[in-house]
Amino acid sequence: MNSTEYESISIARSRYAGCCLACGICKILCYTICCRACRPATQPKEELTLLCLGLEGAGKSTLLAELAGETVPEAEPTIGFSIKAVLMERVVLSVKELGGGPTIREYWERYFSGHDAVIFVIDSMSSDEQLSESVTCLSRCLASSALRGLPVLVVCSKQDKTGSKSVDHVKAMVESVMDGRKWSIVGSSQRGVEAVKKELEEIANSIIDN
Ligand SMILES: Nc1nc2c(ncn2[C@@H]2O[C@H](COP(=O)(O)OP(=O)(O)OP(=O)(O)O)[C@@H](O)[C@H]2O)c(=O)[nH]1
Ligand SMILES: [Mg+2]
Repeated sequence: MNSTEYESISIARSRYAGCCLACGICKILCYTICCRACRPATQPKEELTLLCLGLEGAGKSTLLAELAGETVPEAEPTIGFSIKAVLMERVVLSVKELGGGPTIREYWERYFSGHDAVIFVIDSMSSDEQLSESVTCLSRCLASSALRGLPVLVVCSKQDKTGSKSVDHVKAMVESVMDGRKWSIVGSSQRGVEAVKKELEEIANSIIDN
């Protein structure tokens, strides 16, 4: 082998080594980019637990199904309790509905502890007598030490129905039982739960930020 041949083999070898190095760097880059792309973009959401109360037929299951983006269930009373996950921007709400029948209500208090906020649903189609029963029920619940100081969202359901009581009418009846806690009231209707969702978002954010 003469010196010219030896020189050209050396050049070819160093070019080959350079190519291998570039390939290696490319592979590492591709791997890093793929790993980053496959990793979840956000951290797992925080979870808050809420209690959903209200007399039988008030509209709790319907509201929670709408909030959870599920098909609204056939009208069936909730036996015992049911739990729904509602996805918010920063948090997942795990909402426990307690069936509102008079027999189940006697046992409600056993399930009160360990919650961050309360949703109380009132049927806006209630007569004045039924409305008073709802307010008495709400007042008893709020007197429980397990719910002391928790924020309350009152939802006036069935606002889509003709003859429903206005949110202001219900508000005038419930404000006296709120004992200085943070509370708010909104209306809802079948396929119209945006105001409830917005209010829940605010409640959740204030719990997380404090
Ligand atoms: N038009 C209308 N009907 C509603 C609304 N919310 C609930 N309903 C109806 O009211 C009835 C009772 O609703 P539910 O959601 O089962 O009531 P609930 O509070 O879960 O009742 P319990 O589980 O027995 O305590 C059902 O026939 C629903 O379709 C609403 O906003 N608008
Ligand atoms: Mg129900």
